[in-house]
Amino acid sequence: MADPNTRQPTLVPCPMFNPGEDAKRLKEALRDPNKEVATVIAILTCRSASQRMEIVTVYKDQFNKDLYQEVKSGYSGKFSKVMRALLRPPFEYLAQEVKKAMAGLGTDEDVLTEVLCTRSNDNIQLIAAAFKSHFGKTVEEELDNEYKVSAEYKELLGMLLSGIRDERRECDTDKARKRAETIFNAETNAWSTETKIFMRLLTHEPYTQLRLIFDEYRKISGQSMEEAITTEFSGDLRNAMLTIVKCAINRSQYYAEKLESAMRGLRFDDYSLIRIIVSRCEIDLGSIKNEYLKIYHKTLYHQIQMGTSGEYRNALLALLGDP
Ligand SMILES: [Ca+2]
Repeated sequence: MADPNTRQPTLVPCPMFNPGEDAKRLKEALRDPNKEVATVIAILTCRSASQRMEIVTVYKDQFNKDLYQEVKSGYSGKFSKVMRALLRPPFEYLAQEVKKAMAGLGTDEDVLTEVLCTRSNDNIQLIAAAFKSHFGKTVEEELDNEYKVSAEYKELLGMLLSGIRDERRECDTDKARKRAETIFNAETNAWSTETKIFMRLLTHEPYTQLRLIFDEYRKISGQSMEEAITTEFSGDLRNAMLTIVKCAINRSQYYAEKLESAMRGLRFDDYSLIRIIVSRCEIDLGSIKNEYLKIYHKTLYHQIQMGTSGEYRNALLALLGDP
C-alpha cells in the first residue's frame, strides 16, 4: 500500500547555487525596490530554506546589512510578508506565528492547532526550541497565561510539545484492535476519563499505528474516528483532535482543506495562506496541490491566481510551481 503521506515538494534546492552572486543581485535590486522585484522573487522563491539562510549570512558579510531588515524597509504589504517569511529560519518563523497567535487579548487557537497538531516530534521540538530562544520562555508558559483557552486543549498541546509520540513505523493489528476496543469502551466512562483516553491515543501512538486503530475502530463501532470525536467533544479540543486524526490519515489533504478555507469568504486569510505555502513548499506542497485538485476539482494555482494580485500573487505562484 502506498503511504498516503508520501511527500512531493514544489521547491527544491537550486542546483547551481552561488550565495555571493545572489547576495549581490539582491543588493542591486534593493537599491530601488520599485524596480527589479522580479529578481527578488526569482531568487528567494527558488532557493531552499538553508540556501536562503546562507544568502542572509553572505549578505551580512559582504554588505554589513541585515537582508531581512532591508526587505522590510524596501517592501510593504502582503508581498513584504511573504519575502520576510522566506528570510527567517523555518522553525523560527513558525515559532513567531505561534507567538502571534497568543499575542494580545485573545488567542488564535486555529493557528496553534494548525502549527502544533500537524507536525512530527522533532519538528515540534525545533519550533519549541526556537520559541524559547527567541522569547525567553516556553510555549507552555506562554499558553498558561492564555486564560480563555480550555484546560483540556492546553493539556493536549502540552502533550504534543513534550514530544511523547512514538514515531516508529509500527503496524500491529492485534494491538490496534485492543486499542480500538479501549476507545470504544471509553465512551461509556465519565467525560474526563474519556477525554484522557482519547488524548493519550492521539498523542502517543505512531501515525502508522493510528491508521490501523481507526480502521479497527470503524469495524467495532460502525463509525469513523472523526465521527466519534465530533460526537464526543466540542470547541478547540475537538478541532485539535480532528486535526491529528486527519494528519495521521492524510496530511496533504488536511492542508488542502486549510488552504480552501483560507480562501473562502469575502476576504482571504492571507496569513494562513502565506504560512502554509511558505512552510510546506519544501516538504509537501506538490502533494497538497494534488489533493486540492482531487477534492475541489480546480487547481490551487488557479484559485490563488484569481484571488490575489500584484507581486504578492507572483510570489505565491512562484512558490507553487507549475499550475
Ligand atoms: Ca493572548
